[in-house]
Amino acid sequence: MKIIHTGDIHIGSVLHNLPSDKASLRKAEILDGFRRICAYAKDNGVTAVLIVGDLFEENEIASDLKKEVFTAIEQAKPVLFFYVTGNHDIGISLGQTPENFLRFSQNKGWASYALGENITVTGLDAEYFSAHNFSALSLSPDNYNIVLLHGDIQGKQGGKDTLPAQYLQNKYIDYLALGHIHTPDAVAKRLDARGRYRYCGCPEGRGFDETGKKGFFLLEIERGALIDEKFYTFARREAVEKRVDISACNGYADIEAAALTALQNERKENVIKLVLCGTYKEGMRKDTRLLASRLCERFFHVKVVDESRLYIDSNSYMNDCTERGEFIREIAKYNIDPLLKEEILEVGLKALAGEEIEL
Ligand SMILES: [Mn+2]
Repeated sequence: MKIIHTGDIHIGSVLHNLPSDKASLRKAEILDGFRRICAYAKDNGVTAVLIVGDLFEENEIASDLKKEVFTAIEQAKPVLFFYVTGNHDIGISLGQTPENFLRFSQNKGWASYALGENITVTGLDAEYFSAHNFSALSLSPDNYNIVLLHGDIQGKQGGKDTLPAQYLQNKYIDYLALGHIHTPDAVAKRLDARGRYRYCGCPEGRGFDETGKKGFFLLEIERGALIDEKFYTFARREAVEKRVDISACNGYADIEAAALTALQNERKENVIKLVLCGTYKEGMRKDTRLLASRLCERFFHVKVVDESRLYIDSNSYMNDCTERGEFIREIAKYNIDPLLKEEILEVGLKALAGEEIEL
């Protein structure tokens, strides 16, 4: 039996790191990513799709988005969709939903469904997390037990998103399908002697805090055992962060060339944060806006962040009688962290030149 583990889709989220036209396209692409998962499930004989919370960005969501989601689910019949809420869509009211969309906590606690072949799917919505409910989990050792939850299993005890592992261990869980952490676990981790747990990550990286490969997991369970598990990189675009050392550059053309070399293997669809680092020589133009604009012609979106520091050779100012020379000689006397020294020199020289200072 084939089962998809996905979650943290965050349909409806606004992408603040992009200009508004690209942000609204990404919003539609995130919804479309879910639609593509539904179609994939139907076309590939998947029995069930597990949605482990944060299907929606908020618990109040526009009705047009909900309608698109439930149309996609309905059209994927006979695939069954199992959904627990997460911290974002906690307490969501969904109105009428298709009959192949199944929920768990109508009775404010756990519920289980039998999928056939002795496979069960059990879940608890985030709004009903309590020591009482966690300790009430009861599963049969004779089944292959899948449990859906949304929270942080390694978090400090007591936080509202915390899943207390001790309540979940030795309960005959075989596969604990988790949501909340947006980085996928390539290899599922051990829960106890019998079971394993895994975060599926989000299917599309939305910001630069969600870099790396994104997608969903396809599990294959036969005769009570997980015989195959694959990660499908399904994301339309990947959020990527690249650092470029510009220390050897002598001007803008060199910086652009270095940036292009660093990005030569990047997909043009990606959303890229390019960080300029290293040092730059006095009087060298970096023109980061021009660089971002040029790179945006080649990639979906590129944000340039300049972390490079001004390089000053204090020795060449030994005999300089200007205010500038005096300042550099004065700072050179201090025995402080070289990075801090560079920062002081950069700010001070800008101040002396009457330039704008960003602190
Ligand atoms: Mn989430």
